[in-house]
Amino acid sequence: MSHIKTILTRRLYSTAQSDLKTTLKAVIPERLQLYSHVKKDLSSHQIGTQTVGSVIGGMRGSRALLWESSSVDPNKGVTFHGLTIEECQAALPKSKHESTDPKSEMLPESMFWFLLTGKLPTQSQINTFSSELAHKGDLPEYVVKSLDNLPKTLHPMTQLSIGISMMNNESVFAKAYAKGIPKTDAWEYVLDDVINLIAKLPALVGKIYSNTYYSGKNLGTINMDKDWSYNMASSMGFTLDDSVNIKDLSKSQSNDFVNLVRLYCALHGDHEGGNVSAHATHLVGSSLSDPFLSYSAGVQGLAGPLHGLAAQEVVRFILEMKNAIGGDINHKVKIEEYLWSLLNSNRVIPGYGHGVLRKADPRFTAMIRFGDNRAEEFSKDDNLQLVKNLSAIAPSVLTEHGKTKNPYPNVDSSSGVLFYHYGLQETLFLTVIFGASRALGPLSQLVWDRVYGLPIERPTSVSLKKLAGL
Ligand code: CMX
Repeated sequence: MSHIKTILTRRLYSTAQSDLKTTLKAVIPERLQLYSHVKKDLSSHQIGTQTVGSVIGGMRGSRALLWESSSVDPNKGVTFHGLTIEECQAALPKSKHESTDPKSEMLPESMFWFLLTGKLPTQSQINTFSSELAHKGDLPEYVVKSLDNLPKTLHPMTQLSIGISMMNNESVFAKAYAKGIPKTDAWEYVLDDVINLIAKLPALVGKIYSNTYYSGKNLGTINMDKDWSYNMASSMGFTLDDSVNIKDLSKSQSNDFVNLVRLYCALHGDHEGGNVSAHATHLVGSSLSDPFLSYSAGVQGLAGPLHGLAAQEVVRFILEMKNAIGGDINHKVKIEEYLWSLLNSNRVIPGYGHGVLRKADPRFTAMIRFGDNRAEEFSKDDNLQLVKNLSAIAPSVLTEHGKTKNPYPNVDSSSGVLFYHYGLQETLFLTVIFGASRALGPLSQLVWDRVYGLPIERPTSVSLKKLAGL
């Protein structure tokens, strides 16, 4: 007993006079030293089935999740049930109104169907499914009222996450679970919730856009005869038929915008399971939280600047750089100098690098192709041109800098300037479109998690001292 008392007095008690922050500050250097030693000298050591490097390195390289809808090859990028982006573009149904138009893009609901079932839907199946989503697209009144009461300064991603999590009030899974259901039936209730959640995203996105930037004005409606992306564009005021057309777009620009939403959302829907938004959804869902709560956690992960928030950062960065280089978008040396000024002040180049990919992201290439297919429309768009020039210059700068494992453009590098071109210039909002899109993959996997009856996720943690063998 007296021995324990001595240890506590000597090693565990804080200095009597110091406050919390000072006490913490005092112990950080010693702990950092230990951390550096473990990272530098012990990374390859095995601990259980992992290496120490994987435990302290964000679980890089550790295969620890079941995910079937898509996979990511470091050099080839994403495939969806084995199909490349181009193959999906060729095979997945488009809007019934534009099914033979070569410039019309695959629908995100077609992608969702494919991700969920592994089967390509027919045009008629998708016509019916688009209509089901539109018919279920209304927001509950209490969600509208609550969103109306949020401060207009609240980041749109926070509003999205609040809106989604509130709708757990609608969850048929949560209600059925409370009454008691056999585990084998859970997936059907989860699927009902997932469809309802996805259906309500266009109206939710539109409501947040309007509340944040247009004083809550009703910008557009959900049209029962139109697809999910059209309705998202419509509820944000970007279409001509059913909305206020706040951006004064021509008919072809409005069609382009709808197709941009379709392509963007289909492509960004899934990127295997280890990214933060997908993993967070899966993790929270593993405790049998309903799909609304699970996906709101995914949205909160997406809101981080190293993940989805990079979409907003890239547009700001492109605009700032254009300004800083005096509009000389083709001046290689000025661009290089600007990049070095960022790197030398310890900032990242937004839109470059990736946790898994080691080549340019094919989703980046697909978005650039979207612009190239509309060459006349984009002929005077300096921002897109600067993004393209940057993709030829930044990789060599980042390689010379020598830190990032992937010096090539990632998914967020090109999409923002395309939206910006059509008038979606509220950069904070770009990640909300990403948030609507990312629902497709993680929520389809959540249904399968319940089909398999996967258990609650519960890895074990370990202290730095233990890793160091102390
Ligand atoms: N600019 C400057 N430095 C970069 C960099 C970039 N674009 N990308 C990576 N690095 C640095 C890292 O900060 C890290 O430095 P430290 O060793 O000092 O910590 C080093 O290079 C090694 O990082 P990495 O292993 O190559 O990359 P990570 O897997 O750790 O991180 C990512 C990946 C995306 C977070 C990182 O590349 C990054 O911060 N990029 C810029 C932000 C961005 O574009 N995010 C969007 C990602 C796509 C998405 O998920 O939505």
